Amino acid sequence: MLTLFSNGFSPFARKVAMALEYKELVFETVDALSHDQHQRLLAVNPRAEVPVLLDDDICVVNSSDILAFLDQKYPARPIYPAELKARVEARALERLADVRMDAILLDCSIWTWAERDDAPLPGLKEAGQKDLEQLFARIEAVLSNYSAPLPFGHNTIAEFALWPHLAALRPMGFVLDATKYPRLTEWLLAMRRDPVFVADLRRTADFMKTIGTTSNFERRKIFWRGDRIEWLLARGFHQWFFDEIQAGRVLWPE
Ligand SMILES: N[C@@H](CCC(=O)N[C@@H](CS)C(=O)NCC(=O)O)C(=O)O
Repeated sequence: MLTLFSNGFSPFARKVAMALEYKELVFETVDALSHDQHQRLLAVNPRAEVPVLLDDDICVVNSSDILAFLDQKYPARPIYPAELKARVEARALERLADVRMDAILLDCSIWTWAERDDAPLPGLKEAGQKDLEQLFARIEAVLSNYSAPLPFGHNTIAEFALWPHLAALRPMGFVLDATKYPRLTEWLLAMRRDPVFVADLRRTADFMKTIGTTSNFERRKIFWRGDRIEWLLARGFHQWFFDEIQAGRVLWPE
């Protein structure tokens, strides 16, 4: 029996749900960031973060560990490339999505979902676009060594990790210039056509409609952790962040 502690808004939980679906595994979902499930989440992850996967008596925390576990326990429809160099490069792309892209997009998205009465931080989005360009260029360079449109020939950890972020670019007002990054654009278009990714987009859109009405996760205080703080501080937004701490609007992992 597989249970995914999830949240409709979390790119990491979406990444795991898509991998489970791609592998055609049956699983049940717990909306674990809703206030009424908090104690249940703490029991499986003291940091109170999603995603967490329970597979009978095995509990796996952290999206990349969950994907690695899934490929070991359920090797049919693999999500790691077979060849060693490609495995390393797919893992590097997954890490780039999880660590760098997530930090930029989450920090810039705050004003779209949190309960706030201030305007978006001046200069934040511009800093985001500038740093995203570097990431796009890095991905484009990796893709030039592989054939199109799916570099590894099938969906992998790289697609599942990147998709929630790449799909958010346009709605958030960021630009992915197809003339500068043709291979990345083509890759994204291939993901857009895939039923697993289409289903994710539909689920996410449905969840977004519940924000502020039926969904019940913390929106006044923001949960902060490493990479997301690092990006803010590295781009000079430290004063805003310290003001947030002083105003009591910050939640920390335990
Ligand atoms: N490194 C973790 C990151 C997970 C993470 O950041 N989860 C966020 C949601 S995207 C979370 O659960 N935050 C707790 C909260 O918002 O209350 C992973 O890859 O699973």
